[in-house]
Amino acid sequence: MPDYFDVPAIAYEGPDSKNPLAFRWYNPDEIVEGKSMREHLRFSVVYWHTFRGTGSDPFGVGTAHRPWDDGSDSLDNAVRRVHVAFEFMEKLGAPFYAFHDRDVAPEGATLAESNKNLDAVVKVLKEEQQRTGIQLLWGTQNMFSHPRYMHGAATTCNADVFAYAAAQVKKALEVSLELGAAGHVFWGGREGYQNLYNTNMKREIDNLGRFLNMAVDYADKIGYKGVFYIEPKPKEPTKHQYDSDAAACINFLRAYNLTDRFKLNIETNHATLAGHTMMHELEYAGMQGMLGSIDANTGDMLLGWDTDQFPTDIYLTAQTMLTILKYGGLAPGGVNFDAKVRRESFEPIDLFHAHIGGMDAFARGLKIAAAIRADGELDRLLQERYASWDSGIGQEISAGKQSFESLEQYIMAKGNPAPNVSGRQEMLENLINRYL
Ligand code: XLS
Ligand code: NI
Ligand code: NI
Repeated sequence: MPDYFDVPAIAYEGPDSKNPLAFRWYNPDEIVEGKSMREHLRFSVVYWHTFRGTGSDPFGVGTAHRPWDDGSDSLDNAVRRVHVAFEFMEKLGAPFYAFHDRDVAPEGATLAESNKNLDAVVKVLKEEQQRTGIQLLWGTQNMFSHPRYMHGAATTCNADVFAYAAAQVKKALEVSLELGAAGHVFWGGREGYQNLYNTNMKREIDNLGRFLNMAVDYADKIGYKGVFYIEPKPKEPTKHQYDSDAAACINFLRAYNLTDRFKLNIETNHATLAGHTMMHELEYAGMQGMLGSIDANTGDMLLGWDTDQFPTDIYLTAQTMLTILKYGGLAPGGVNFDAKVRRESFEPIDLFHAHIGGMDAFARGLKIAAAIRADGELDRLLQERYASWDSGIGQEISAGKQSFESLEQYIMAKGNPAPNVSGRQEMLENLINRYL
């Protein structure tokens, strides 16, 4: 097998290294809170951006220079790409990857032909997984690029398209089973609407619930045991996506009896598009027991869409890891770089720089979060803020022993509530800065 990248395996060299092709923070065997960084972070490379991204944007064609890719939609080209991908991931030291069915194999003229192409590539993926030990973090299906899905897949107005989508997911689940995927994602790219005048929202959302229940039934039938994830995103490409944020997704999953089988895959840039922070989305999913995995990237405050940039902001990764540690980690999920190099970063080596930066930023975030937790000061101050709930009237309210009548009596007798204490936001912000 030829070497497609003229790069040695990326090694950990420590914070003082000036080598741009080395890790300065990600030290896979280093133990943090009793687990190795490798086990905490479970890094994953995405096939779609990293091996299929061309650098095109709405204003111009692709710029990416990929010498191994002949630009054709042939099976040969697809198989060669698999070898490129595994060489890249091996050299990077990423233990996981993720793909959509149509990222890895060409779409045929019929579903039968597409399935045949997929089988041919899956065979090579499996061989490469066995050769390298790299595993599939999650599989998924692309039900948003082809024109047939213009009105949606599970939420389309066209029942035949729903049937096509069901058949496509059936096959994708078989592939996830075959490759031992730890999870399977449902990101509803076109499951939403552009205009309510032509939309029967109730029918569409009921159909989505039915569709996902069929997916669960089929997974049970074939013995696929991976976690199912919904990936919230509020818009793009639709004006409104039904899975708009963590809270909306969890409500939907409860309404359609899907909470046993599903968790959430939270993406940073989707959180910010929804008007939330990543920390908010993680906290909301975590407190509901629904935090599954993350798509690690970042948006740009000055650009409105899902720019999918690599995360390098230490505040972001520290907040993310603080919340993830609080809820016991991500496994069997992971930190999946759903991120792409900029259109101007068109050389293959930029793929390494991008991932190294993201992995280092997360390793640093992990260490910062662990230091904050080891110190305990933040936690102590938070507990103190809610101390009124740990005894007396607060404890009784929490235990369900009080009513409006009894509380009226209590406060009438007391006269005035206990005085408030400062929220100390600035002091806490300063405290966090101590660890950075
Ligand atoms: C798009 C999504 C997509 C999912 C997988 O915005 O992030 O890439 O992660 O379908
Ligand atoms: Ni994503
Ligand atoms: Ni996205």
